[in-house]
Amino acid sequence: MKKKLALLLVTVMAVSSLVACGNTAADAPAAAPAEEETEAPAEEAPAEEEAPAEEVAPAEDGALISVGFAQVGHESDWRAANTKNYQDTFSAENGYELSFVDCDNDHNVQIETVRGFIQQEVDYICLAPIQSAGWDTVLQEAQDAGIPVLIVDRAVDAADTLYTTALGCDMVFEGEAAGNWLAEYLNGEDANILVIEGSVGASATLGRTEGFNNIVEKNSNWKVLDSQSGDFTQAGGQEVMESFIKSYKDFNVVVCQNDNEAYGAMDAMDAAGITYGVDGDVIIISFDATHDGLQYTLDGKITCNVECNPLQAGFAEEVIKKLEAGETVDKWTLVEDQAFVAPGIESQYAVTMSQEVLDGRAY
Ligand code: GZL
Ligand code: ZN
Repeated sequence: MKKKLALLLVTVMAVSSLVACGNTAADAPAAAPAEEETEAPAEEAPAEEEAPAEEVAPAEDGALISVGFAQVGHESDWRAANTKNYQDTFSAENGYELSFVDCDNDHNVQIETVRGFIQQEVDYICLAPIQSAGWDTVLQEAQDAGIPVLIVDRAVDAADTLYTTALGCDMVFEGEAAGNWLAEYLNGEDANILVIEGSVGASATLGRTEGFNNIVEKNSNWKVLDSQSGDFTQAGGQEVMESFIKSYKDFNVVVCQNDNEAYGAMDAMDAAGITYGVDGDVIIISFDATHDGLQYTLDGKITCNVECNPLQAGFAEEVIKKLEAGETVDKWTLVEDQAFVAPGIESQYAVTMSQEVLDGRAY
């Protein structure tokens, strides 16, 4: 904010005879926390002539670099690990002033949160988009305000000229990894598959669904019986699984697009007396490979778990450090991931779980 303010005031003072001056950070509304009603910031009334500001030191000189982070929400264990990683990385002792907003899975709140960061004149915006669509306008506003935007975790359906860089996992790869492992594991057996999808319109949902279906198409004796959104939550997973159990009797595979949905699905199957896992009737495939998800995989309850590493803040910080140094940055940074399978299963597509593997995990 300091660096941006210096630039803005110098510019404004240069032309202040022509136009009313812009905001100073002091009177820009801070981004409201997600739980409060977020009003679109009122158009700033043209201010009087700004008094010359005191000299503002550049960021290099120890001033904090301000980062606005519009986070998806708090829907899953993965999200909690991702949030903690950003808060630990963009700390004051590391030289940052982090404005963190939990957008509670609400796209409109997230749009207004980004607008709030623009008003606040942060130095950088990190955006983990709840949904891929609907970002062009506000990304253009950020660009017009000269604020670099990093698209993190999930993707936006917008021209890449509208943001500085994007980073995250390859969700299509993750879906294909799950499908390739299933084909290897079934070894020609039929599959009647139920899918509990993630949040509607999220790139994680779209990518995993596309990737898995790429493999379904190659297996003529596989059938996806149904596919419903569990919104990446445990409650959602349980609710969808309960409705599936009412409608379908002959399924032998349940694909949950994150661990929390898998926990809900297991609760529903337990209640219905349906067995799952390496010794059960139903194969559960999950995504995220969080600690608890891998514990269930180690226990043989989840048969395959495809990782999507939530510890991504370091990649975002690397980009910001390069931008601060005036260097160019790549348009895309891939966060690598891998698949894990229950003990006793050997696979060319996945690591076999053991206590040692679980103990070696960072989240
Ligand atoms: C994946 C991330 C997804 C996780 C879910 O990168 O966007 O969102 O898979 C989380 O757990 O809700
Ligand atoms: Zn909430």
